[in-house]
Amino acid sequence: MAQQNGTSEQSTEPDYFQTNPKPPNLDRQITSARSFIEQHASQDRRVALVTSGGTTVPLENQTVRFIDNFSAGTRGATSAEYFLEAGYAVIFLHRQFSLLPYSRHYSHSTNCFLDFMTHNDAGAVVVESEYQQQMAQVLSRYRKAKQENTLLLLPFTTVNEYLWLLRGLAMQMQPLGANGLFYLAAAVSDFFVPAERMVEHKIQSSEDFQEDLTNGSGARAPAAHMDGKRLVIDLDPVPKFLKMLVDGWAPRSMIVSFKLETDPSLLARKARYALEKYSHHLVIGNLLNTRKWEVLFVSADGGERWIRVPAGRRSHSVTQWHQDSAHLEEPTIEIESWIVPEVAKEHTKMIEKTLSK
Ligand code: 9Z3
Repeated sequence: MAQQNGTSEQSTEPDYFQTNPKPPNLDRQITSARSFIEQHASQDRRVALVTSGGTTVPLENQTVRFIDNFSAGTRGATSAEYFLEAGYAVIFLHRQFSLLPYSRHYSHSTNCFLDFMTHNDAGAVVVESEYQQQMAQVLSRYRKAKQENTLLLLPFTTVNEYLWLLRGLAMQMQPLGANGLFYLAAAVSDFFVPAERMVEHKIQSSEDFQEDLTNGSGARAPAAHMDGKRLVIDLDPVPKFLKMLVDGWAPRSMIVSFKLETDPSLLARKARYALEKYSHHLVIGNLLNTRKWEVLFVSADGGERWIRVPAGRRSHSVTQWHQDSAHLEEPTIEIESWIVPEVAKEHTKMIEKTLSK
């Protein structure tokens, strides 16, 4: 991505949080997280911060247009349920309106909750008999999480909200020490529009309404502008938040990040590169097309291994289908039910190591 004026404009942490505005509801969200964390710290319960869904990059302050990162929130919402099963308390930092733990079974177009309902003979609305058993299980897990206050839902939309929240939550989680776990499944934009380069109003596509946005004052040019009929967007790199998390905000917690790629030949290399660059504990690599069937664990001890779940009725190995996930049957097992216990096992090892020091 071209750098403004040819200079290296990579924001560092102090710059970023001084020059990009604090979201108006941040304090309220952090206060609710603080009491949640205190409750679970006092019970010596592990707390997982699970991030989920994609971040947006608004092009205008009064936002009409924005750039988005792909993620339905399936990985995060499903993993959160398995962390709760494993005895963790979960802070679910998610893109607003993406999938949520428990309700994910009955939301969005493929699983509309109305398709699970019917009228009984007395005319009352009830759950169809064939779904009763499955729904009863989901309901009791959902109720348990509510009763024990083990699930805190915190929404974000923009990458700026995400970064402020991640930093604020990490600070609150510091007293948990090794009992804290970061499971970073959200798809976070690598590029953004810094506040100082954001225009206030909707960018006008009609040449008859375009303003002259060039400013001679030395301030940086807006990141998005019209050039005749063309919209030109020039984004800054997002600061390396994983580095800040590992080195500064959460130095004693276990940190697991996800690496998303589309080219199978790059995945292992990119996952290993991320692990070596940030020196955290585990990178879980996945490919866009096969993410529900297979993931690659790359860990700090040098180990690399695939976790694969069976692909429906077909007997082909998943890797044969890399280029064409339309051929894959839905997996018979949720891969997160295998990922999360593996992560929890690694977390136990890390806690034991910390205790024996
Ligand atoms: C992932 O790789 C997630 O597994 C998916 C889940 C986004 C693929 P869905 O929500 O998809 O189930 O539809 N998340 C991490 C994506 C990401 O942005 N990673 C950064 C990178 O690849 C590092 S934090 O550079």
